[in-house]
Amino acid sequence: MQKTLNVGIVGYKFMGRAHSNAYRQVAAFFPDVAFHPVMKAICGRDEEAVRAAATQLGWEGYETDWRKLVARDDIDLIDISTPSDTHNPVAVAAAEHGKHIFCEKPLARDMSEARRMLAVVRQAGVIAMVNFNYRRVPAVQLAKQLIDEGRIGQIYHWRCAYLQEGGADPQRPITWRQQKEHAGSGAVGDLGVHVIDLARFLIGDITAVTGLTTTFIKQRPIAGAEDQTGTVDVDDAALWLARFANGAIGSFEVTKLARGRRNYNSFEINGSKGSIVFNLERLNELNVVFADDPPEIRGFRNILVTDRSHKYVSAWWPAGHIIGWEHTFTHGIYDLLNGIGSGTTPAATFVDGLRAQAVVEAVERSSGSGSWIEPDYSE
Ligand code: SOE
Repeated sequence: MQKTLNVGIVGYKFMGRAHSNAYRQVAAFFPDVAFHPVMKAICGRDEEAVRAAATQLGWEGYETDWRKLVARDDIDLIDISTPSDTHNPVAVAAAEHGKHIFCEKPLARDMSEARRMLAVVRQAGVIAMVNFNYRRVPAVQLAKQLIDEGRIGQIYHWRCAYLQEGGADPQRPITWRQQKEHAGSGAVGDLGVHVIDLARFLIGDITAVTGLTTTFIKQRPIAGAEDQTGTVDVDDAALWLARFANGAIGSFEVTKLARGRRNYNSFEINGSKGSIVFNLERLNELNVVFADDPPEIRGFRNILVTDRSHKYVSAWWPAGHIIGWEHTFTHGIYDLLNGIGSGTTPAATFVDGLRAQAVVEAVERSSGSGSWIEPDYSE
């Protein structure tokens, strides 16, 4: 008989929907998964809305208080799909109740929360994973494989830009993402933390950064009270340089103000034997050049990363039948459930989440000072 694992999720909006979809898909497409998830309960404060979400997204029931959810004896795994200010209290309470945890990025609003969360999950001995979902794009996995096999040689440069246009309209009402109290940080904490995690995954640890953060749109209308405005007290754009432990150098650009860029999460890696280029808006593709190709045919090749040999791909469709953004969540939950089965926390662990947060804070500290700042990785 297939083993099952009972899941409770906090949050039913954007991330709650993406995670719910993944729990619904995972066992159907990855039948070897260690546990079939049972979607026990979804939690949100608005009873009418959360009841509707339970029906729409496929949960057996609902709760309106996350404290009740994390205390339930029939729940094994707590999924945190809510804004960043709730990650710390929910994760701490969940771990204290012995639940495994799947936490949306960023791990926390700041390092003191991240340290506490790490300490509590360690003490509880539970599996606790951060959902840096872009690690689980098959093309990103292929990039990692090529680097690990030495096919790109010594890495010299990491160059990335995570650009969105979501904040470009100044009349768009303020949300929790533009408020430090709820989000901790702006474009750096929301988008930058993704590319910091990708850089750590592909290149390795960052030893120092220098950069600047800025806020172009400082006031925004308040939804439902359009004659009033709220103050944006986090950045909406940032640039920084980085040094890596392996000697590589890197540049990072993140913004919410890039008209025409919908979800342009892109990187380029240059090594002594080749280069790799990736762009999430073409997530089934990886552009690669190898220096040892004969000169007359040397150039970027565009690999369609849909072969059965590519990581996660054989679970889905025949070669050439592309996958999408939502599949990255299913891949993460597949790895998480297998990690719970084997007792090993899959990356990104809470240590990875803490280290990414340390870089976010180093970027913020360096802003405008012109100084190079070393991330404080202390746990
Ligand atoms: C912001 O617009 C956002 O939704 C991020 O919060 C997500 O982490 C990213 O994957 C897509 O963009």
